[in-house]
Amino acid sequence: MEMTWRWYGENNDSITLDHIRQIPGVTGAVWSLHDKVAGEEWEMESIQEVVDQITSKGLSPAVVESVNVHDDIKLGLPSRDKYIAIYIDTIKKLSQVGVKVICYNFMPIFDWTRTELYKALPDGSNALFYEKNAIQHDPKKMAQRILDGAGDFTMPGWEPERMAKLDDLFKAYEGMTEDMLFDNLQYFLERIIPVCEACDVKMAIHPDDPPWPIFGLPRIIRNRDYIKRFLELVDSPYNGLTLCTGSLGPNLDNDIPAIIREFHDRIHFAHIRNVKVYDNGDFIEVSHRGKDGNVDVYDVLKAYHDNDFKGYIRPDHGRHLWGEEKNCRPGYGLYDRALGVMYMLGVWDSLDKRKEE
Ligand SMILES: [Mn+2]
Repeated sequence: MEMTWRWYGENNDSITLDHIRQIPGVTGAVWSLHDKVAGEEWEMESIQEVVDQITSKGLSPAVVESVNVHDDIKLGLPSRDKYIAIYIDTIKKLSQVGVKVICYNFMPIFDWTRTELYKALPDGSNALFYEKNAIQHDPKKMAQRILDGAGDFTMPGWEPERMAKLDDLFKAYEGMTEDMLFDNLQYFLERIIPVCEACDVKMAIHPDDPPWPIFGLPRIIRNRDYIKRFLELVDSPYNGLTLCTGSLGPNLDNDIPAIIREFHDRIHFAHIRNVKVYDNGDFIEVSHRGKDGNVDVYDVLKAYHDNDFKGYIRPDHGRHLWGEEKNCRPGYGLYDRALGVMYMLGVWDSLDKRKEE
């Protein structure tokens, strides 16, 4: 396993590479070109610049999160071929600078969705929160809440220019079914995976967050059966998963350790975070410690360890601690994620020791 850390880039993250390299056990910075919208070309010069920044600090640039997929591909429009060609071009360029895994998602219109970015927890920290009843009818209101809460930071998947076109996007997705979305995903995968095989870059789809349909939009990467169907669309190790415990976790029917044990050879990137799910279906992000929420992080790590997991792991969202919400990206503060790294490495090291005994 390789422990990594998501980094939003210079002047785009309150956390620097110098911070990251001091967190014990972290060997890689998970990066992206965050000024690129879906469907835009990635120039080699811009790629190289970020890779050089990361490698100059002794960190690995092997994981990119994300290269976003244009809505025309998800919608299956004739223009998708143009955007797939651009996507392929990006895969090839990334392979030339040592990238091994590309994280992406196939969620229509909205990326991860929350109703509050700084919900107070009893201990005085705060975290991303999802109120189930608030996500019913008014996507614009929700989008505005996210944009307001993010302050000066851009939010991947929530770019203001995309959100300004919400009416058009909803119209375009009208009548879209799960089967149609699967078909469009298959069309995309059948064209990119042979390229990935040729240049040794593994694709790793991120589950839908939360793992259920919202605003009448289908969401298809959300439980064991849908993951199985996804993996069979193109049965290649290069067609794989970013297994995110925080995305699958809000549905308590998802047995995440069992999913890891079944599909571990197709998991290339593990996002680990804990969520506390309330009786009414609301949920909030909590510390990585298993006892603090509904994701048993020990069992998750044991499932990876038992299967000799060689992929990349990163702590996913954390709480905002000690006042850091004033200047960090929502969910991406320094302290709780660093504590999460240490918890996970503590578990991992003890599993290593027990194996030796
Ligand atoms: Mn995640």
